[in-house]
Amino acid sequence: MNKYLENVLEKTKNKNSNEPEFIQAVTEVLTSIEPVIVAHKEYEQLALLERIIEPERIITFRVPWVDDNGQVQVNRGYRVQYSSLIGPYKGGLRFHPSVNQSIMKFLGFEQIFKNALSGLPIGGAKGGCDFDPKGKSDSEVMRFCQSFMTELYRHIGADIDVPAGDIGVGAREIGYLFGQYKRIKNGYEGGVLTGKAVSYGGSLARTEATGYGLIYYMREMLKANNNQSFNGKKVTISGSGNVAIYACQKAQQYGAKVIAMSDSNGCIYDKNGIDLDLIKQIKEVERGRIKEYLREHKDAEYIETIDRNDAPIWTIPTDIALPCATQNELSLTSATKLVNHGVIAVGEGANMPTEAKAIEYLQTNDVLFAPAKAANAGGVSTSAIEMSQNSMRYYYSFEEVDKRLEQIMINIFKACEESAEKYGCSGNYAAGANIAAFRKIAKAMKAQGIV
Ligand code: NDP
Ligand code: 2IT
Repeated sequence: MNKYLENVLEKTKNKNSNEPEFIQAVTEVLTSIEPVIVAHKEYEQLALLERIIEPERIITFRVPWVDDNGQVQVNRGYRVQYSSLIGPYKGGLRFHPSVNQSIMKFLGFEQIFKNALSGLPIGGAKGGCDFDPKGKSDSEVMRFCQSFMTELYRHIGADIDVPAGDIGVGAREIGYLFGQYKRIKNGYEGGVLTGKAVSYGGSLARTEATGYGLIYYMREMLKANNNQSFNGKKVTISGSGNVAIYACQKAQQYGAKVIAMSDSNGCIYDKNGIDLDLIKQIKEVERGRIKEYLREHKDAEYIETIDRNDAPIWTIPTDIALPCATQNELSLTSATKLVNHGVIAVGEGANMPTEAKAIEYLQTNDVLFAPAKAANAGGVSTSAIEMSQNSMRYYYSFEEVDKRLEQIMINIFKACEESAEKYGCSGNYAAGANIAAFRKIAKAMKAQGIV
């Protein structure tokens, strides 16, 4: 490996030794941009990599709230304002008990590259809290969101930092967060948050965008490789949240047979094809567990997750696997099983869902691999379209937004494909995505001086 890259990687590991997910994300990028670093000797003197890796600002804060029993609870909130190079800090908020600084930083770091790939003027950020929305009443979630925003509001703004949803943060949470922001600021600033409901300034198609975008990207990748398509293919999709549901919807529209979905407890396997209306009823309306699918489909199978390193959904034979739940949910063990069963493509709807060794294994076994930074960029891209509608005080139709989203995903796939080819790793879209994004970021950094 190039000496400069090696030194930076070593320093990053030493400085952040207690942040494994962050180190994983940085390592993945650094090991794939070597040809660009070699071609630009000046980057070392400019400490370009060191500056990209160090967040501009990390904010952590106390979030006290009162539960339904009158008990005071305290959580830890975060906002990592990673890079404002290309636009206002931009990225989602995650509410999940596993949230910690390592996870916030890995997500924020990847967001810089993803947002650069989108071609839109947005910087990189991530935030969230170790709050667990599961089993909480609506009023508990509201009080929590109000407390979270009572601190966060001073750090965000339509031209400063624009949060959105992620795991555990959907339309309900964005609504409570927006209401509190508006109350504190005494003014309607629509562009301060995205993922708003359409009734008060949200964008049509934002709900569908990440899942649809993933399928548009996969469609392009399949087409570019022996003119393949979704039609008639078996698809398995982990998770059953926002990304998974709309990936399923679009894949079904393209004639695929989605045979399995999951949640953190287990997966359902329905040979006849997933009944997506029922999944939506269970997950979006009842906020229930996926196991309840069996109440209407007695012939479907439920397999409980016992070992996360060998998640049952990846043991089911499939043509296309779409991890759409969480980080490191597709292990080397799982990748081996997918390959043994003849998988042709894996597409990351979630952020960093595939372990590093699993990616390598898939690629060396000629499985087409669509990396998260590129494949799930449709969500944040549509957030940027929401921001521009808010600035114009205007609404595009669903078809207009969907058309823009589709074109963005086509452009992102082309950028990954061309960069991979140009830098000698043809067909490696993960490397292509990192290179294309890095080149854009590096150019902007050079132009803006030492900041
Ligand atoms: P949701 O909260 O809507 O859904 C998350 C889903 O993943 C749920 O089904 C959840 O199951 C499952 N899940 C979460 N943690 C685990 C785990 N440890 N093991 C197994 N399953 C798990 O989130 P989203 O759909 O919005 O996000 C999913 C992924 O996509 C995340 O990685 C997110 O960062 C990424 N992403 C999201 C975007 C968006 O626009 N929303 C954009 C780009 C990426 P359970 O209910 O049991 O917890
Ligand atoms: O990971 C992601 O790209 C998101 N959660 C969406 C971020 C956004 O600002 O829409």
